[in-house]
Amino acid sequence: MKIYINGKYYDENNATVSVFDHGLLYGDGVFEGIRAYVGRVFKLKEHIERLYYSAKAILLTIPMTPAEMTEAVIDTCRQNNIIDGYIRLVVTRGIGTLGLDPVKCSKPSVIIIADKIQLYPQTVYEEGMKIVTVPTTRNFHNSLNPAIKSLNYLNNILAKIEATNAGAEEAIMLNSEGFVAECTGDNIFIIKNNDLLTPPLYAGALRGVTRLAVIEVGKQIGLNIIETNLTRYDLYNADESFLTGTAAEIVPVNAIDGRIIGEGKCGPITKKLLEQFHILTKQSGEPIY
Ligand code: PXG
Repeated sequence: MKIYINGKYYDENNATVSVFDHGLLYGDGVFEGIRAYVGRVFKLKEHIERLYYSAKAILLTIPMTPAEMTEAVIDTCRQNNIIDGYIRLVVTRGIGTLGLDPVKCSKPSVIIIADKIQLYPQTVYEEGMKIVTVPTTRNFHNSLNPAIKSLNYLNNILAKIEATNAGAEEAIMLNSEGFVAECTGDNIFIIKNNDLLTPPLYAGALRGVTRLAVIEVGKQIGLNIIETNLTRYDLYNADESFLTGTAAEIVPVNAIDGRIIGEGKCGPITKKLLEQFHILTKQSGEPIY
């Protein structure tokens, strides 16, 4: 594997960052997880845009233009002969002193890894996933806004640990008001009658690229899209529920806090959305070659 670091390619064993990089010392940086399907990078523009928004929010100036970043991602895919794959794009604050002041960091580091994708087992897409709400509250927007895809994922990791300890596969995180925010690395949706509902971004959800793609696909198949605050009660009484994320795509949920959702397997509308989503992944994207 060839890994891009600040404009140069390194093989896996030599692809290293300094122990003084504030990405490591403080989780000071931003990232993206992107997918390639059949030789094209899916929703690359949207991911690059979100990366620059995250960077702006933490006052980090990425030392290249979005166009240059786009080209670097495509080139890293070429160097690694990617047809289908997973791309991790990381921008750290760079090397600084042991103090946390980012002003002392000279230059942000840009890292691009293009690897194979670890797919979820097919049974998950048919049977669904069991998920639970967890005690750890999603970051309050005035502390660390969940819209920022930062390198500081401890809030999500604590929630993931709680889900695992409860014997569940994923955690639903509530915000400080008790409304549903999102899962640890995925957005959440429910279906009730002909409505497709998902928490609004201000409830503490990341502006998920898959979330938006699913909203578009949902409109196409005639669903009524509603972004609104959801409580646990709303989840428990949903007809169907699923999670969306770049890695997961659309994963059905079969139980929430022990309440069976719908038939306890992938529901018919979720199945239809997944089919339409798959068409979108195969018919769009930035060509690599
Ligand atoms: N919420 C959070 C907190 C995320 O990190 C999503 C939603 C979904 O967004 P996209 O744009 O991917 O539809 C994410 C992104 C993993 C993993 O290994 C997942 C993400 C990031 C890093 C790792 O599951 N998901």
